[in-house]
Amino acid sequence: QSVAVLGAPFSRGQKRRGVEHGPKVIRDAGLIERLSGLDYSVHDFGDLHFHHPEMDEPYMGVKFPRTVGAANKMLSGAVSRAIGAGHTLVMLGGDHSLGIGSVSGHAQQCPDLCLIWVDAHADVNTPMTSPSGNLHGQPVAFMLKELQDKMPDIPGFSWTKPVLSSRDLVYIGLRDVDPGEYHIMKNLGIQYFTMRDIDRLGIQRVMEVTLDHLLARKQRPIHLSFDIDAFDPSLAPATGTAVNGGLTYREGIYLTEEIHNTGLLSVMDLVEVNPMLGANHEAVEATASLAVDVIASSLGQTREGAHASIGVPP
Ligand code: DIR
Ligand code: MN
Ligand code: MN
Ligand code: MN
Repeated sequence: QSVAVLGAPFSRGQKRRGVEHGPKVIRDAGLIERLSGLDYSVHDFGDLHFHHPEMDEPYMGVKFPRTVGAANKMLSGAVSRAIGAGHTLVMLGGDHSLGIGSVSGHAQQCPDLCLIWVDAHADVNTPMTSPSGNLHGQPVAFMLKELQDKMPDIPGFSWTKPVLSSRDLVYIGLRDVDPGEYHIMKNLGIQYFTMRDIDRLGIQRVMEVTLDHLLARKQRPIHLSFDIDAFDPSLAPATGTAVNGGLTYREGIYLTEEIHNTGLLSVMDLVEVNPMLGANHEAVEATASLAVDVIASSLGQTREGAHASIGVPP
């Protein structure tokens, strides 16, 4: 089993500088060592090198469309090659607009993938519904087949095509959903679990229903797109759009343990860690260290101790 790690130092999907340093602080928090300590051979593919055109005027209110489109096209190719080579991939963002390229590259190799989007936000605004024009609030809209008649031709995105149906997606952790997004989720019948649902049902039942919804008909590769702002800001302060009342540490770890236990995780994104937004060094390190914990747990680190591959002592 081999894991590839790919950094995507990119921030033009939103307006706060600093999230492009996410890959560096997550690596500095010991990611590669932690994954090597599980039973993987770890291939660090380094960071992508993005080009930023000088002129990139907004289009229908959408900010930096060509920059975001080109970065995602590059990411999509890199993800597709890594999956084609047989790796499980961890993509380190960067902002969540990178979900477009990551899911699209994954789908090139695994057209039957399903998507678990763990986030305080639904990220399903279209350019028409977006209150901000920021593309990190819109990636899911590019993926959904059911929304394509609502998507204008945005410069930089001619290479994209929708790869998901609304029944192939589950949200977990929502607590800041825009009116247009709520309308889309309801209209398309998307399965979602808000923080209120987690309060009512418990994370165990939420994961049971999530995995049943996506996998009951057939086993298929899982794409986990994890926005660090799904966690409570007390745990993950160094992020651009923190919202109170998020996942506890134990809910986040249980969620990722359950995904690992399916044996179907194929690509994981860990996005929106912004080291320029922590109040101090400790806040940044806590956020990066939480990101490493969540990635390790998704890839099989357990709370019950020795992993099977360590072997049985004589
Ligand atoms: C808001 C904020 N829904 C928007 N979105 C995100 O700008 O579309 N914040 N993703 O992280
Ligand atoms: Mn997000
Ligand atoms: Mn978010
Ligand atoms: Mn395992």
